[in-house]
Amino acid sequence: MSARLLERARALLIRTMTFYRDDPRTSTWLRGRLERLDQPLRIAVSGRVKSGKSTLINALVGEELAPTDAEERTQVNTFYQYGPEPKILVHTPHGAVQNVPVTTLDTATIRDLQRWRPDEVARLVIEAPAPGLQAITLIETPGVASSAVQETGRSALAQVLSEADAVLYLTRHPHQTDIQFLQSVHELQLARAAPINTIIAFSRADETGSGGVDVLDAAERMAQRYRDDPTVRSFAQHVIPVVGLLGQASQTMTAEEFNALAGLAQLPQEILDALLLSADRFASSTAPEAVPAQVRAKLLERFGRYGIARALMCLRDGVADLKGLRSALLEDSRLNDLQEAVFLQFVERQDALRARSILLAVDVVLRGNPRPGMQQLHGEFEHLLANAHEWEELRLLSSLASGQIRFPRALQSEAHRLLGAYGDDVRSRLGYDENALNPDLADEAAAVLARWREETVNPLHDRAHREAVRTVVRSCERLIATQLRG
Ligand SMILES: Nc1nc2c(ncn2[C@@H]2O[C@H](COP(=O)(O)OP(=O)(O)O)[C@@H](O)[C@H]2O)c(=O)[nH]1
Ligand SMILES: [Mg+2]
Repeated sequence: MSARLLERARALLIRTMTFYRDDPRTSTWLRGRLERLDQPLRIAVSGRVKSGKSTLINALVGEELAPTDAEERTQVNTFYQYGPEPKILVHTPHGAVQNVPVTTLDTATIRDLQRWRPDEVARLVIEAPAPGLQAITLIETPGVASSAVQETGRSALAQVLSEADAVLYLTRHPHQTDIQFLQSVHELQLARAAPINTIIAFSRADETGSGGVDVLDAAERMAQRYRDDPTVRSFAQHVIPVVGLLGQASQTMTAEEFNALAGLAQLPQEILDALLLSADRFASSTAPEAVPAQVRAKLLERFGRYGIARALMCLRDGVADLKGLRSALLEDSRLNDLQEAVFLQFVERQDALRARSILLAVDVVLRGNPRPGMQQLHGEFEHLLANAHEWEELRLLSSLASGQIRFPRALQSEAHRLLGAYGDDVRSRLGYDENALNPDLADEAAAVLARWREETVNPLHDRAHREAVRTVVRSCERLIATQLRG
């Protein structure tokens, strides 16, 4: 389904390129878009300053590449992408590319380069031989400013949209600014037709409320409230709490850090409890001398209070080595959940996301350089967009996956299947495997359609669920239409 969508989008892109072949700037730009189809999917990591973007990027990559705690005025988009050797490329606004000679990637060098103004440096590209970057390229966008949401928001937004196939948006609290930003992304016609590319990460979730060992439960409840909000639901497919700091620390934990934590875990419970009462006490109290204050302060910076509390709990519960502690803390950071969502939502659906990006690019060109004779291209663009049922199916599948839409169990799994989750062809959608002998597909499709039509008037469904039912009904109608044609 989405493969066909991608082929059609690609064909439209090539026709548009041919149509503008006498305009080198436009056709070169479009060619770049075509070449991107052979490169990893691009995911923008966006959100306000200090929402934890750099930390989360490091957690996702599994290495410390991105400088954390950057200054507010950082305006440079930074690309983290796969390369066989460490490499830093500086792109100027005029299209020149400079290679900064490096043998290793250190965050201080990258931080210095990020201090340049956007009229001096348009983009930084950091290439690293990190396995985590083989399927995706991560783009850290400048922080969406709270005060200047109109302008900064808009220019950051323009960047995000032109550079990325999908967006991972970080927010510490469901804030008005964030909603405004996400809504303005959503205002574009295409974004509305295909709202399939946004995941919201509830970042720094360990700082929710009082910050005890169970703080993630509170964060999860908050995320659920956010998921239930119809405005949020209209543009984001997932809302996931995550502790980027702990994700980063668990993956880069050293043997010394492990030993220091293990040393602390051996202290009597009452001393530990007193130590963990506040961050301040933990980092500066003179006792215990076995683990000196400066070591504790460093641990606190790296793991956060939640991370330390969880680590000590694991160690006291019998986790005995570095590897075991790593995986327990990774679990506690919820990075795995986020990674899974990124995989299911973005990597697995990359054909649809890439098709969407191509349509955006064609739209930009047709709008920006109108010329006689382009009606046909425009017609094809509109046609691809209006065939939005494919987008709708993807969107509903995400809502089913994230729990935003929940049917009774039997309907739920049938909806999945009919929407193409287990295979796009008619047989898979109707639930016949290849061993089924001549099933009467037309009959079965008609029966399923009749059942789902009944659901459209089920008074137990709220509006969102009725809409979802209508999408499944349309999928059934299409199955029947395919049978008639076949
Ligand atoms: N407690 C806690 N602190 C975090 C977390 N993620 C980031 N931070 C801290 O927040 C500050 C800003 O993080 P950074 O990743 O640079 O944010 P950015 O400006 O969005 O790139 C740094 O001091 C991080 O250590 C987290 O999950 N938990
Ligand atoms: Mg940053």
